[in-house]
Amino acid sequence: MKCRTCGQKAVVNMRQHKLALCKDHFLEWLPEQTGRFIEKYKMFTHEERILVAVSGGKDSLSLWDMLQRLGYQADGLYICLGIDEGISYSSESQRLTESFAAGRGLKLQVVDIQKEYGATIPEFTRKSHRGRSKPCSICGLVKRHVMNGMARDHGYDVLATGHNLDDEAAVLFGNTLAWSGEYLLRQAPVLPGTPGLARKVKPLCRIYEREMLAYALLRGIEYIYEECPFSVGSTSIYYKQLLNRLENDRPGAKQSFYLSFLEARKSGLFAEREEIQAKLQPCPSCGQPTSASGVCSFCRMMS
Ligand code: Q46
Ligand code: ZN
Ligand code: ZN
Repeated sequence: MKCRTCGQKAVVNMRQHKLALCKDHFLEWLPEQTGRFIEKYKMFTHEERILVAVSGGKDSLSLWDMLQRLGYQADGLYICLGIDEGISYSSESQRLTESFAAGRGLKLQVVDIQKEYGATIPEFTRKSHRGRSKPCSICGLVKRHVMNGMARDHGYDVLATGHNLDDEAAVLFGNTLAWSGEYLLRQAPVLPGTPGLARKVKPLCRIYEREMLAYALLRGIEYIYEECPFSVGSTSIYYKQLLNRLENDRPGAKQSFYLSFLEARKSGLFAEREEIQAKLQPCPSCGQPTSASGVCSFCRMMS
């Protein structure tokens, strides 16, 4: 297999794009693609300040790397969740994130949940009545609250996360199986900001996980190979496996599933729902917008 650009030996073959590239051309091509999607979906401009949520994994670190190479002003945000589970998951991912930032002279904001709120995510889960077995719902709630608060308090224009096409397709698959209108409505490459709520963007939403993996490896980015121990056996991993089987038989299926959804959305499939969507108001306790009538779900959990 030869590189389409230079004819040298290709190292990445992307059947979904009918494209094979050598290392150098792949490392140029992927950030260019990402840049194209950033512009296509009007995620942010070179003048805006971006806060990238980094977990120490391949996607978020590679995203940060690409944004820097594309000339965007992007700082990182690492949230230490205090997850150990015998593999020092949080401390190891924090170490890799800090060394990534230091090695490139990038600014990293760190929020330690235990120091900030007095307990780690697994401890919160044990104390709380929610999330009886897995801490994921509490973890998600805390991460959203912290990301949004940091963006607001430090004057960032936009919050970027490293969700790739496989993540988005798996979420879409789950939401479609359940026909969760509310969730489908909120799934988009860009969620516009509202007063008190930062704009949220997913610059990798059109990039396959395989491509992100190849990028991290070929760029020599040191990332944490382990997934969060609590993700084992999750339905989203199961959906990813199902979609991979589909993709294997029909290259491009994952992409077309996600793209068709975006098209349907654009042509007004959810227009009615958008109108009846609940209005957000500021939480009386923390000030972040919420659809709840009293305090937001984060503040409710904390109390
Ligand atoms: S939610 Fe659950 Fe993730 Fe939090 S506890 Fe781990 S798997 S990190 S995306
Ligand atoms: Zn080449
Ligand atoms: Zn609140």
